[in-house]
Amino acid sequence: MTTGVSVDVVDPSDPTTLSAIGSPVLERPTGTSSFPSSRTLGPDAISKMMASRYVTVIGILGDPESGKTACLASLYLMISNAELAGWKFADSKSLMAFEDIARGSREWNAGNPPEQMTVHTELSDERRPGFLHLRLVRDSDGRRVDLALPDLPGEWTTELVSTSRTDRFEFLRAAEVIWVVLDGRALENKERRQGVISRVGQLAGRLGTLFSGEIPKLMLVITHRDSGELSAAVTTRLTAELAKRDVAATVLAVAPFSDNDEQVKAGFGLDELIAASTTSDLPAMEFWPSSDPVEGSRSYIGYRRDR
Ligand SMILES: Nc1nc2c(ncn2[C@@H]2O[C@H](COP(=O)(O)OP(=O)(O)OP(=O)(O)O)[C@@H](O)[C@H]2O)c(=O)[nH]1
Ligand SMILES: [Mg+2]
Repeated sequence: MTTGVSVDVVDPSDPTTLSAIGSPVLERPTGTSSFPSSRTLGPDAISKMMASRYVTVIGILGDPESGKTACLASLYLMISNAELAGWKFADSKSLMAFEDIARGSREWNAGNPPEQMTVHTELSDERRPGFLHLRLVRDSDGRRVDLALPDLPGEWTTELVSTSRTDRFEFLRAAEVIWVVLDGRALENKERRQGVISRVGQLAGRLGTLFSGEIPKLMLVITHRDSGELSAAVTTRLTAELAKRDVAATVLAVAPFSDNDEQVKAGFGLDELIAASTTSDLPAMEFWPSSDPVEGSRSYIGYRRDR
């Protein structure tokens, strides 16, 4: 008796049938199948972002262990906890990267102090900077600010000073502000002080060459404010060292983390640092200028006449 149902009989000796065994049943969809990465952004991603909106690029220099990553991690923790005075969080295209650098301090928040809040920065591609992105809204006027902040290893700065290696710093040309991060404890230490100060001078010299004299706004960001206040004499010596090379800088004390929370809270000075880094000197622009016709003027005819 026949059932009317035809059954494909697989011929095991046919090589085409055999090769199909174990292969995917469905074809892989074309197009992006995953969410965009939210790790650090490459310079190309930042340029793309800059093409569509105004982005404030901040150059962050400083020797190893000076506190560069700590400033970024603390900034993220402050803004994500709505504790950065004068600013609110709007967006970040590099949340995972912020989470990575802030992880150490999260453990500390849970009552388990780690040896180090942040770890030494290493880049996956040692020639290309990795940027963190943060979009903030200023309370005073609702202005949105997009910040591109590179987290670089201290060796980049060490090599810039010692061997004048500038190839990796091309991106600095787009920077509006440069932070030079210095360990406040080294500045307060009598033996180490002079060394740090003269290196800041050398760094300014390198930047002068890189920018052919037109250095962007320079800020000396002095970390470890929780270990004590920077003496006025040190600030004076720092600015005097820079003045030798015709460079001016703003000095700002911060404490991204604090071993002395009673006196100086973790995150000290970061609101001021962001405020000082985002005051653009650009004149306020009229977004939609009025084009009402002026009584008596015959603009259109006037326009045709001179063609
Ligand atoms: N108590 C305290 N600790 C700080 C402060 N600033 C930085 N640190 C700690 O100092 C150590 C070094 O800071 P990092 O931010 O990792 O240094 P870095 O400049 O990024 O160093 P590299 O990545 O090696 O170039 C970390 O353990 C930080 O938590 C501060 O103001 N106060
Ligand atoms: Mg670092």
